[in-house]
Amino acid sequence: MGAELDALNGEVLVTHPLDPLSADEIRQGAAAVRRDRGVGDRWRFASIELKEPAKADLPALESGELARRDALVVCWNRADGQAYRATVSLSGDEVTAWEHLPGQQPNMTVDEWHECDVMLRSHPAVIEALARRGITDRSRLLSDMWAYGAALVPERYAGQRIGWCDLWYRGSELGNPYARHLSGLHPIVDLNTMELLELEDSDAGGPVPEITVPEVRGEYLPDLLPMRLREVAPLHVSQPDGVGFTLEGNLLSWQKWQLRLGFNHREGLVLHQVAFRDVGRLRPVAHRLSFAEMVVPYRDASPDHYRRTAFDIGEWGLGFMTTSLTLGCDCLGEITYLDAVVNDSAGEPQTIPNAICVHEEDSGILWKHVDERAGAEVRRARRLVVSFHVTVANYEYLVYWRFYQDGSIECEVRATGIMVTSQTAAAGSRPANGTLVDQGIYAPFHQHFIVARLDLDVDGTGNTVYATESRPAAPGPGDPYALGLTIASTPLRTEAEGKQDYDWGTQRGWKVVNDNVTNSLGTPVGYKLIPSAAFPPLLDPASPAFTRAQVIGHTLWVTPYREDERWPCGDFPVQAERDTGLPVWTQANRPIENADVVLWYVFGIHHITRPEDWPVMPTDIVSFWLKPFGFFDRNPALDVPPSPHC
Ligand SMILES: [Cu+2]
Repeated sequence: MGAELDALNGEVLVTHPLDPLSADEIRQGAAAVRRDRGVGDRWRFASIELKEPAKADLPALESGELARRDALVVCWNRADGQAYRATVSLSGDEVTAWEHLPGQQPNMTVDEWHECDVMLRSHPAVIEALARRGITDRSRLLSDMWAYGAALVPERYAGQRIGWCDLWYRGSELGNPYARHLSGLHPIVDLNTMELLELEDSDAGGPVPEITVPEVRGEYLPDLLPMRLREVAPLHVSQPDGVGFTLEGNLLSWQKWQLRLGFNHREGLVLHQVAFRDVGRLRPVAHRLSFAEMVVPYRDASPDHYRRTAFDIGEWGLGFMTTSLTLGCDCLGEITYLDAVVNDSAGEPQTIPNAICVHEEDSGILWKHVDERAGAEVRRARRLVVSFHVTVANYEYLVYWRFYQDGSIECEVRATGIMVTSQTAAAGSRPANGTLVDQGIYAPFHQHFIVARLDLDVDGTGNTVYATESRPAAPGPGDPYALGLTIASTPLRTEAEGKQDYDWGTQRGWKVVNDNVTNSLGTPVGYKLIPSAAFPPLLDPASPAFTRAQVIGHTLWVTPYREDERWPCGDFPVQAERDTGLPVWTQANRPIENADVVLWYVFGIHHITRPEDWPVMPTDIVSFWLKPFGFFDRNPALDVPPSPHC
C-alpha cells in the first residue's frame, strides 16, 4: 500500500484496497516471481493484476485493521510451454502461492501479436505467396492473429501455443486493410518459437491477381472518399460552474450515487461498491459490476472463417485492448479522464492515458406533468456516464455505464469498427452465411455474446432472485371481460433454477429482492434486471463453439458469490476444449436463496451483416437496465430541482 498511482497523474496515493495495481506494483509483482521462482528471459507475463480481497475481508482492510495487498501473476515459459499462476504478497514482498497450470494456455498478449506480424512480413514463404498474388509492396500488408479452440487445432500441433492468421492488404498507404482480405491465405504460427508452421494457401497452384485485390469501395478516411462531407452546425456542451461529480482517488460521487472505479487487463472497467444515498443512508445496490466474457462465433463454415470464434475478454482482454480517449471526439463536454495501467509480456507496466471517461449528460425529460391550474412542472434528466472504448483488431466496443437520478442503472454497448470480410467463392456468387457488402466481398454473419457479471447486493448480501412473468386472466365470474393481469413471481432457489431464458411472451424479468428489508409500504426492497438484447445461441450443443462457451446457452445464470468464480468460460479459454466456468460450478446446484448472489447476464448483438455496416459500421447499440423495484417508497427523483428556464 502507499505506492504512487500513475492513474491520476501520480498525485494520488493508493488509498483503497480495491484500487488497481500501480505501475510500481506491477513491476514488483513481476520482480518477485523472477527472484523467487526462477522466471527468466524466455518467459512471458500474461497478466499481472490486483488480487481483489475477498468480500468478507474488505471491512477490515478498509478500516486499516488489516494491511495486505496481493497481486495475481500469470506467466509461462516459452521453452516448455508450461504456465503458472502466482499470488504475490506486495505488502510482504514474497510469492505466497505458485500454481502449475498443466495444459492451460494463458491469454494472448499484444507482444505476440506484434512479433507474429513482424515474422510473417519477412518470411520467404509469405513473400512468395504474396508475389504470386501480384503483391510486392509489403509495407501495405497487415496480419491479424487469432486464437482458436482446441477442437480446431490440428492434431499434429496439439499442446502447442498456436496462432491462426489472416493477411490483409491496404489499397494505399492509409487505405483500409480490412477491405482487402487475402482470402485463402492463412499462416499458422507456433507462438512460443514464433515460427511459421504452415501456410494454408488455397491458391498455391498459380497466379490469381485479379481476384485477390479486388476494386472495392472500402475506404472511410475523408481524404480517400470521393464525396463532399455534409455540413453540420456546431454544438457545444458547457458546464460553466464545473461538473457535478467529485472524484477522490477512485471514489466517484455524483448527486446520490457513489461508486469506486476499478480496472484490470481482462474486464477493463470494473465498478465497485455501487450505492445510493437515501435519506442520509448509503444503501448498497451492487458490490461489483463488470463484463466477464465476450464470445463471438462466426457462423460461416468456409475455410476463411470456420475457426473464428473470438473470446475478446478471455483471449485478448478488454483492459489490454482499451484505447485512449480524445476530448470533444469520444466524449463531449466537461470530461474527467482516468489513466489505466496494464502489464506487457515482459512484466513492465504500460500506461493507457485517458482510458476511462467520466462525465455528466443531459438525458431529456426526467418527469413532467401539465396541470390545468398549476401549469407545467418539468424536470430535465441528467445522468452520470462512466465509459471506456476498446479496439480488438478490426472491431471496436464502446462500453457505457450510466447512472440516473431515479436510481436506475443502464449498461449500454455500442459496437462499431470494421466487419471481418472475405472474398466470395466466385465472382458474382451470393454467400450463404453472410451479406455481400462490396465488389466480390462479403461479411459473414456472427454473434457477439457479452456476459455481464453483476454482483448485486441490494441493501446487503441476503438477496433472492425472482423470475417475474405476466399472466393474463381467463374470463370468469370475477372478471367477465378477462382483463386481469397477474404477476407470477417465482423464487430461484438453486443454481439449476437460476438458469433462465428470456421469454418475450410472458415479459419475463428478474427481480433481485432483499426479503429481509422492507420499504415503508411493507414490501421487500429490490432491483429488477430488465432484459433486452438477449437472443438464443442458435448453435448445435455439440459444436466446438458452443462447447467452449456454454454460458451462451442461457440468458441468465445465478450463482452464490465465490471469490474465485470470475470467468464464465473458464480461467483460460485460449485453445480450451470446453467451458470450465459456469457449467462446471453450477453442477453442484448450490442454494441461491437469501444468499449473496451473482447474476451472469448474457446479451449482445445477433449480427446479420448489412451493406450499411460497410466500410465502417455505424454503432450498433444494445443495452440492459437495472431499475429499482420497491427499493424506494416512491419516485426518488421528486427532489430534483427545475432547470433555471423552467
Ligand atoms: Cu458484429
